[in-house]
Amino acid sequence: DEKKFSDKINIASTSGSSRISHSKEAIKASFLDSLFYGIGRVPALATPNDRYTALALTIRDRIFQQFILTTESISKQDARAVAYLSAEYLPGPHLANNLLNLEITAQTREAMEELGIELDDLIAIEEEPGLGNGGLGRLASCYLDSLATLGIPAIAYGIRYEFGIFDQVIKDGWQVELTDKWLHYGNPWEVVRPEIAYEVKFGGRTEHGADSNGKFQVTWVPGSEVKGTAYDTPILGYKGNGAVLRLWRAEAIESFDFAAFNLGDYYRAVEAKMLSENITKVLYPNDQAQGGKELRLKQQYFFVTCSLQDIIRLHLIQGRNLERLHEKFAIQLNDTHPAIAIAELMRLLVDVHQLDWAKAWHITQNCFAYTNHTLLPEALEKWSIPLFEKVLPRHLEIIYEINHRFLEEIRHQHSYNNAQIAGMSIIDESGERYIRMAHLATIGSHSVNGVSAMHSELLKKEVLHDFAGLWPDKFCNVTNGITPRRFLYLSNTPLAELISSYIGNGWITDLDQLRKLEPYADDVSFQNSWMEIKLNNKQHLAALLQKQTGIEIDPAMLFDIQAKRIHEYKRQHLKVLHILSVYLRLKKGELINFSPSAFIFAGKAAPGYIMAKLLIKLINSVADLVNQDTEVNDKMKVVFMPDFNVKNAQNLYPAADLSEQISMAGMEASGTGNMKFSLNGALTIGTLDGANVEIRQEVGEDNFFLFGLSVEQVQANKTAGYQPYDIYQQNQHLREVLDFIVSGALSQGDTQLFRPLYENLLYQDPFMLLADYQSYIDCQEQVHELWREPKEWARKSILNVARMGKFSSDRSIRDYSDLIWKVTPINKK
Ligand code: OAK
Repeated sequence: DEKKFSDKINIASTSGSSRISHSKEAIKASFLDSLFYGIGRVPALATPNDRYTALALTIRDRIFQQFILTTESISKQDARAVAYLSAEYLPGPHLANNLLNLEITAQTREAMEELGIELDDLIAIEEEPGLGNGGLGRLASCYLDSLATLGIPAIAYGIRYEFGIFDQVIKDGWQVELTDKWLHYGNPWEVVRPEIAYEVKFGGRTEHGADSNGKFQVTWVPGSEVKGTAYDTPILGYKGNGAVLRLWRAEAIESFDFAAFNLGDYYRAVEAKMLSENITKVLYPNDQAQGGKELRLKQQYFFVTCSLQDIIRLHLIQGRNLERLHEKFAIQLNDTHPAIAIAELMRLLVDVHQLDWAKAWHITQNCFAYTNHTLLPEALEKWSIPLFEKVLPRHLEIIYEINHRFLEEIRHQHSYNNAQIAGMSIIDESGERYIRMAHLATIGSHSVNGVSAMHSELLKKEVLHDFAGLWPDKFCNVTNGITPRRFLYLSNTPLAELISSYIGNGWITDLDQLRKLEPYADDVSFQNSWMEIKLNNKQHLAALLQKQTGIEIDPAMLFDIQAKRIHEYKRQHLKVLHILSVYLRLKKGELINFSPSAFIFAGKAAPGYIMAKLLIKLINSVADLVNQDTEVNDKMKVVFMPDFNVKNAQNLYPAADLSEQISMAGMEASGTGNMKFSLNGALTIGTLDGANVEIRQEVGEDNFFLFGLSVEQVQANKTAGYQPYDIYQQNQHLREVLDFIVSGALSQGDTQLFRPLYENLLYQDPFMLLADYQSYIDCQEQVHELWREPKEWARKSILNVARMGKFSSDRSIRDYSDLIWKVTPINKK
């Protein structure tokens, strides 16, 4: 029967069907079908969410059609594929992006119009999957977009968190976290695959001994087991190919524990189910700091073993030999969150598939590559041995074995001494014993990369110094990139269309073509159109901010924006010092030339990060003071946009005049917001940190506002014994600004509220705000000088965009493909 079915239904006949065509009429018909047959509604009774869902299903059908074609060519060509392992993804809303990639926005808009529906209303309804914290998760989604667009066979594996990153609201100036309900109204973009499910063991013990054939064998007798089920979201590339985002959800092996059930212990029977599902319940909301939580380790192992079991299944169903796994799969570790994969693949190959250790190690090392995304010490993952042993007893043995063999090698073949060996060991034995996941990832991979030129250098110089000495060829750099589809074409369509009308639309998949804009940088009529679009975008943002916060800002003001996670190293408080400095000088009647500015912030703070939450309160307190002070508020406004996520971000980047990238040099691995702002025509004020260095190189020194200490100067300052208090004493204006924070003027007379922040800056200042303060203030003066020359500003804005080609995620993915994965696009073979 099955044979008959597959003979009858083939792709050609599906794609030939009139319903699946891309015409307006077909979209309309499919929409009504989806509404009626998919969700059982007639148009008259459909809610807005019904209409959104019906349209999403209509579009999903068309994506699947593309997909089946891609999948066919992959299997025909027996191509090497990429498996991207990441604990976080931030895809952003799907609907508008999928319409753009299918190139059917116009006819869909018309089809909806004819039904009396506004397409933008449906787009606005969509809740984005907030399955990540920030840069690392969004990068994974940009990379998936580029993998799909370039036609590189790829599966991205992750966790289907039921509750993603919290929704942020601001109450009385403070951040309040609300649970994220992205699945509340269902998720039309995903398809559950109940038959793609794997068992996952935890805890228990191991047994070592001979099997029935006398072969030495280790058996893991688990303490508990759960099942991981695949949920697939098709990710469409621009104009064609696709990739899949496969997220795992934890479920109980049996819905009921029958033993307990039969004893009449109904509660215990259901409890087991509940506990199993806990594993994928919620995303940890910490950006770059982890607490050694047992559930977090379980999440990591859970999604890693499901993904590896799936990779092995895909390999074996093609009739291939397991010993050639590394020839068919390149597995990328997005930071160390999935690094347990190295021990797990060894376990699967040795314990389950009975390969010998050496063969298994060869396969493992040749499969994996590791990307590091931070140098922050508190973000380098380590697991205490007792905790690790409790959850993954067999993996601890495997890690000991990997470590033993590695240490033997460096001791005997490379004559390393004991101190070096202790420093490189996977086990940190300097106090309580820990497993260093970055060491495991480095030893078990054939490639280690950082995410900007500077970060990759610092990685070799500091965190992984001895490994870089041992294996210089293992280390490389792949500078981050962003997708120009979502972050220019989709979020700033008027600018994209203006660009295309001058240079054609080749830039959408070949961002270097933006260079063709350079000749128009001085063209007055082009400049005017350019700045008119910016003004419209600012009007749009101003309206949104007014709706969200009640604060009114004049679109003619200079929009100066800092949008990113709140973290001391990113120095949102340096921006606050500048704002207060402007405020105090305006109050004194100084700064007569100051151009009216709107200072806009956005970003979430980790719920347990007290200082970051105090920073949000400080920003909002400054906003309250400034916005209500009629002496200054026609010259300056301060706004904190709540709930920074991909959807809100898409409204910020197109409206920015000035992009704040002001981290202390050496702290920001790359940054990607810096690229998004610049690609939308903002000028950057920034330090020589992360990818800022390369952005400045590309756009030209004259088109970038540089300030602050270099990494070398930061280090020299530290060595010399940095004394922020001296700077406080020497700089009278800075002293006034800092003292103002604890004067009570920002806090209804409360002089204690911001004291922790103030004292931290005066006596510790780990991120050297005080050292960079004057340089930052002076640099802002230059910004304002240029703002007074609108033509010059426009020219530099155009040149910024024209020179952003390097920062396309297509370029990053090509770098990964050539340097690390050795994969080629399917259709170009
Ligand atoms: C999050 C958790 C652990 C380790 C790193 C991160 C993270 O988000 N790092 C960020 O990654 C981005 C993508 O590479 C970079 O652009 C940011 O600079 C970096 O902080």
